[in-house]
Amino acid sequence: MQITIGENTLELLIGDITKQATDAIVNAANGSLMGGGGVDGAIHKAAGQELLQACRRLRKEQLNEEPLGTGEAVITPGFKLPASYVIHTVGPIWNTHNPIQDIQLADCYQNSFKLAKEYKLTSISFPSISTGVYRFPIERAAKIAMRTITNYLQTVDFGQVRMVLFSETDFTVYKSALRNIICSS
Ligand code: AR6
Repeated sequence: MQITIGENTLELLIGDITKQATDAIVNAANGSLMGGGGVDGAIHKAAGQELLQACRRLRKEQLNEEPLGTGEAVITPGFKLPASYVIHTVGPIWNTHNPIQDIQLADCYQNSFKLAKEYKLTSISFPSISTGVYRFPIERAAKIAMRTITNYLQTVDFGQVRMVLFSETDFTVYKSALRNIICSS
């Protein structure tokens, strides 16, 4: 599914984010930036050891060895990936006692765009942040992701955005969230 928003395109597809040749791909990382399972593990594996070294340097030089905060984003080269850059962001861990988790999830998308713009990138691929190990309900996450991305593309000339879903079920959820937004606007 592909739609046009102003000068921008938003595409939803089923696929592997490590194969996307967009300027940047976004990693659903954890605060340590030291890799993990899920999409994070797949990205580190495909990018090679240099990515881990770059993340270590970044922790030291930009974060003063502190973990990256939830909703924040940082950027590294893509090394062996087809994408030139990896934008690492930390989604919220689903917790009904956290009143700001929706905002934190929206921040992941917004701060990724902010970095991409700063680096003058014109194409980006996102995974479904927080809906795996972090257990954020996918219907809710999809609404937030699609709302945040479409709002951004309505106000900024960015270029091409791909939402890369890892299963047909996830794809259907995101497609329906996007359709609802289009129908209600
Ligand atoms: N391409 C696209 N999507 C993928 C891929 C892939 N290659 N692999 C998995 N997904 P998760 P989170 C989907 O758990 O919930 C890590 O250990 C997956 O099906 O990767 O934000 C980190 O280090 C799901 O829909 O990320 C953190 O500790 C989505 O990516 C923690 O998991 C996100 O699932 C982050 O958890």
